[in-house]
Amino acid sequence: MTTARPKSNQASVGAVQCENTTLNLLKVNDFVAKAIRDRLPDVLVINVCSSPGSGKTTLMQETGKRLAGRLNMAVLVGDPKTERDAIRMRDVGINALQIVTGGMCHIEAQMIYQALDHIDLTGVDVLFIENVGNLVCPAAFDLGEDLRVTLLATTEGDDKPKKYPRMFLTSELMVVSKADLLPYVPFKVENVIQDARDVNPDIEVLTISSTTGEGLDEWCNWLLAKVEAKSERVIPA
Ligand SMILES: Nc1nc2c(ncn2[C@@H]2O[C@H](COP(=O)(O)OP(=O)(O)OP(=O)(O)O)[C@@H](O)[C@H]2O)c(=O)[nH]1
Ligand SMILES: [Mg+2]
Repeated sequence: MTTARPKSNQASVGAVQCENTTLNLLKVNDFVAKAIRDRLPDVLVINVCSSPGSGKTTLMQETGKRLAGRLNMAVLVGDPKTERDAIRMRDVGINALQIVTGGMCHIEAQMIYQALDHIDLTGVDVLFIENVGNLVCPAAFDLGEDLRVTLLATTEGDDKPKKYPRMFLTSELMVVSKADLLPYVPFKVENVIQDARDVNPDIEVLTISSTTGEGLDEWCNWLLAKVEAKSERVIPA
């Protein structure tokens, strides 16, 4: 009698030899991510990552308020449970759809691909994906985004880029958030920038506070420039 092996760990035989590693999961994810890019040629897609509570939803809310009438944005937001973040964003007029991951610690490309059937992106300039709060697992999953933005709050400690390097290596922009709390926490912005650039020399950096508004003009200008670059049009002031 043969013992059944899990199919996920089964070596292939025949002409097409697949690698027998868990990386196959990520290869499938990459395949779906490409399908998302093919499906959204005219929409700038930004994958927003961070630890839990670094201020992703608050930044989405502030962005929606500041750029209302100039930029048409939509948000897909992932959380293990509840619709709370989507409700918060809809409360300020943002077209938002919640993806409930059912406990999973990250969003996978197939979740985004399915969600696209349930959100109207007609006329949308930028689609944000608010990832599950986690600096580890989401780093490995391409969601078909054009750009990855990682928030790092001043309350988290300035040692994170070197402890969680893959997230910073794969991000185009690091947003140091909750700058209003800098007087109260042991966090050196220059240290975190140095460590992030040791990991990823090309990473851009912005420092913001959604509470005081510090840095939000710079954030909005960064965003508008990226939308203009993708759409090849100028957004009126
Ligand atoms: N002091 C301060 N608090 C902030 C700032 N931005 C957000 N917060 C607060 O931080 C907490 C978490 O903010 P959220 O926007 O929910 O963070 P999040 O990253 O979306 O959280 P998850 O989706 O659970 O990962 C809330 O109590 C916010 O009011 C900020 O710039 N300064
Ligand atoms: Mg959130």
